[in-house]
Order: sequence, then C-alpha cells, then structure tokens
Amino acid sequence: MKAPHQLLTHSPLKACLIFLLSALYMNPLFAIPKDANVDEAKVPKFTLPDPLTMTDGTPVTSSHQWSARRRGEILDLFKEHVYGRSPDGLPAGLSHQVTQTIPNFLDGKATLKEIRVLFNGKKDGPKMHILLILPNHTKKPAPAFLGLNFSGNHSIHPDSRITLSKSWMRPKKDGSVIDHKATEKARGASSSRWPVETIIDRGYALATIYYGDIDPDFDDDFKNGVQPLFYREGQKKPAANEWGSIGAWSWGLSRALDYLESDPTIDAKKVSVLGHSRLGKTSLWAGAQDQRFAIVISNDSGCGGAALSRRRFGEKVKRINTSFPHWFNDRFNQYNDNENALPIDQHQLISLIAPRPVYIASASEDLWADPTGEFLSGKYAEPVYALFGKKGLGCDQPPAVDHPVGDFIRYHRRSGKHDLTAYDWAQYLDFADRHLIKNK
Ligand code: GTR
Repeated sequence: MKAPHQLLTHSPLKACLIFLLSALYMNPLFAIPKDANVDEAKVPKFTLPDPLTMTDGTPVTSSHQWSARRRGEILDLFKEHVYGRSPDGLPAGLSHQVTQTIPNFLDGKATLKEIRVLFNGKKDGPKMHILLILPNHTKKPAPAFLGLNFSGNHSIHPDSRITLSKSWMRPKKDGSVIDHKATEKARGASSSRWPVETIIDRGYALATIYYGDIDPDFDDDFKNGVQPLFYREGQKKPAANEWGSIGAWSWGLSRALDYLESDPTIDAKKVSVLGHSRLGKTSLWAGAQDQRFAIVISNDSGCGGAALSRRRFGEKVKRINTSFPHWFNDRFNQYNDNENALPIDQHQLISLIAPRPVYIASASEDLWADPTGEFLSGKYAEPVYALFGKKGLGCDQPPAVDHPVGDFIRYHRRSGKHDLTAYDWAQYLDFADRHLIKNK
C-alpha cells in the first residue's frame, strides 16, 4: 500500500478518501460502521484462556511459578501472534545528546530539556526527540510520566521555544499540518491532553515524544522508522512474527526510559508509562515487555489494547487489521473473524503487568473501544495480581461513570468521548501519588 501522501498526489478522489479516513480515525464514535456490534445482548459466548494454567496444563499456584515460567510463556504468545517480536539488542551507535535546556519554562516553575536520540548514531538516520519538563520546586530526582504524543512535541504546549517537529505528520485540515509538515499553528494544539502545569505542580516530570519519530504511522511496508535498522542481510520487511508499528513505538518508549535512567534529575524507578488510544495499546505493550516501568496507564486503548478481542464489540480484530495493516504483526491476521482461535486474550496482556499497578480507563461514549471489554480485561487479570497478594478492581460489574474503582488494577469510565482529559489525568496523578510517593 502507498503512503497517504503518495495517494494524495495521484487523484482528487483518493485525496478526499484519505482526508475522510483520517477524520474517521480521529473520531471513532462517528466511525462506528453499521456492521459493528455495540449491543451487549449480541456479544457472543466465549471462553477465555486461563492466565493461571500453563500451556502443558499445569496449574500456576505461586507468584514464583508465575514469574519463573508462566509470565514468559504468555509474553511469548503475544510476541508470536499479536504485536510481533522486537529485537533484543540495541542498534550499533545509538546515542543521545541534550540539544536545548530552558531553566525558566512555565514562568520559572519548570526546566525544559530536549534530547535527541540518534538510533544508529547518524544525524541523517532515524531519530527521536524527547521533550522533558522537570519541576523546579522539588529537591529530589523527580518521578515522571512518559507518553508518546500524536502531533509533535510542540503540540503539547504553546511555548514557542519548544522545537517544531520536522517529522512526517498525518494530514490535517486546520492548517496545523501542510504537506505533511507541522506549521506554527500546531503549537499547543493538543494542550488539553497534556496538563503540563498541573503535572509539574504535583512534583512530576513529563517526558514525551512524537510517535512518528519512531515509526511514521502509515503502511509503507516498513521502509522507514526503526525496523530497517535491524534487518538481517537480504531482509526487506519484518517476518510474519516480527514487530509492527505498535512494537516499534513500544521499543521507542523503552529507549526513552534508557535515557531517563541516565538523567540524574529523574527517579527512573518511578516512571509511569501512559498512552491514549493506539498509543494506549502501545503503553500496555511497552509495560508488558519492560518491567522497569513502575506504572502502566491505558487511556481508551480499545481493540488490541485493553479490550477483550473475543467479545467482538465495537472495533474487531479484522477491522483493525484492515484499517491499520502495519500496527500488529502479520500473524495477527489469522485471527480476523477468528478470535476464539487466539491462544491469548487481552486480559493476559494486563496480567503481564502484575504485580505493578495498572490503570485502565474508558470513556462512556467510546463504544468503539468497548468500555466493558476494557473493564473485563482488568477483572480477569485479578487472579494473577492475587498471587502477589495485590488487590485488583474489587467489583464484578463496571462502575458508574466517573467513579473510579480498584487498587493495583484501577479502572474508570469517564463520562464523554474518546479523549485524554483533565479528569483522566487527575486520576492518574492520584494513582501515581498513592503507589509511588510514600506518605500519601
Ligand atoms: C481508531 C482505531 C482505534 C484507535 C484510534 C486512535 O481509528 O480504530 O483502534 O486506536 O483510532 O488511535 O485514535
């Protein structure tokens, strides 16, 4: 398939189609196709794979057995069948440089740093730009939130000192992206999703990266992004069981955590990884693979994220593989309209985060992402948390809107649409305070 910008140059009809599709991607409610089920009564009967039974049938009865054997087994199944295998080692030459430091950001409340990570050490090779904002009022290394953003680091806050991204961007009709490049108009365009000042006031640092730096979000058969850095001789694209874009974005989050571990202003043992929507799928997969993340937060992650695939509610496996053929590995296509054949389901993705705290959030109008299916993933991960003596959601039914529930597995269904809002952040900050900051 060609990249959207290549199609755009070909015919006005195709251009209209791409704009329409892009608009739909950003508005899943509007996008719910007629054949998608959003009726609870029509959810098929299904049996979920048991996180606490080994593939050979042995029951898992202790946290030791879980950590030593079962966890790896489940992780492997997700690699093989869903997200693909990410490379183990780092590309030769990977390096980082601090490119800008502004000590008086937010009227002196914060220090802003920009860090460039050259994935193969070459300036003209693939690279990502970390925007790090640190509180000035705290004395100790700061706990942090780390999340990818959709529209460039410059979109999270209007301050013109933040470097405008030069990376490829999805088309936007409002003038904030022209010819696939961000314009000045894009500054602060996503600020409602990033309450920077509140995060800083609460004593946390915020690290964010434009997700397209790691792998541009269109299907080009993996010619750009980080995947080619790892091709074996003669290899042209990832094999059927190797990583897609979600795998690559997650890998990028781990590389950002590598940097944070090297920065003395950060308490790298207290980093919460967070993401919205496709980037919520990504934060879950990053947190499942990389146990250095202290807390994992999934905001409206839906199909391929927190929602159970077997419910076939809202977005289904076939639909996501068709709309976004580059997100998962090729093997995941085997489960199009064939979810019961999956050797895992998404509650086991949540279980891979145990015993670390995990927050799953839904929005009441976001039926495309299946709020109930997102809740149930948390519910069915509880037995794994229980092995560690950790309490999960503590209830069997989804709670009322705007009533968060749970302890080490926490869940809320915010009233409103598919979005990342101040309400969501208020819950995540309290959650991080409770689990990461003593005496709170
Ligand atoms: C939708 C997609 C969802 C979700 C969303 C987003 O179009 O169907 O799975 O990831 O995009 O990331 O905005």
